[in-house]
Amino acid sequence: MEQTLVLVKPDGVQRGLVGQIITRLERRGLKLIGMKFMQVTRELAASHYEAHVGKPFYEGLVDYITSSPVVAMVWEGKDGIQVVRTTMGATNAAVAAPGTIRGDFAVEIGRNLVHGSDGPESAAREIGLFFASDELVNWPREADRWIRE
Ligand code: IDP
Ligand code: MG
Repeated sequence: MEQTLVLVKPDGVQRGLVGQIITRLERRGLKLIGMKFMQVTRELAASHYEAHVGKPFYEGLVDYITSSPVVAMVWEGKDGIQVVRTTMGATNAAVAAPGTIRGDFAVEIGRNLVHGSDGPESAAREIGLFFASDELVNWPREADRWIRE
């Protein structure tokens, strides 16, 4: 099973889209194993977005993610990283497919509502930044046999 970090970014919280974003991930069949409502500090933002240091949008990105609270979550599932990313849609919301979170609720790259880890290594690193291991819950879900063969 893969675990992945998902953030509802400040625009998602401010716009009242937390519930709809969680609903889409639940409905897809992913399993929630950790969740917190929190303010991202500039220090945490710098660690989380270290791969983007030096890019033209970096300072604006740190301002954005620290501007207001976020909902941080860990979701689990087979191919969970890819399943989350296809549910989120393309980074640039202007071209994200309808039916995706970004394609249905957002219009530009700088206000694209959600974060999802992009690979197993970044997922492990990002989960470690946002959650202590005892904040993740290992629980059996009865519906699993109706979601996967
Ligand atoms: P991802 O969130 O789809 O994985 P990344 O390329 O990892 O996309 O970029 C991280 C975040 O940085 C994006 O979600 C978006 O918020 C922001 N970002 C990326 N490129 C741009 C840009 O060209 N202008 C403004 N913000 C950007
Ligand atoms: Mg990314």
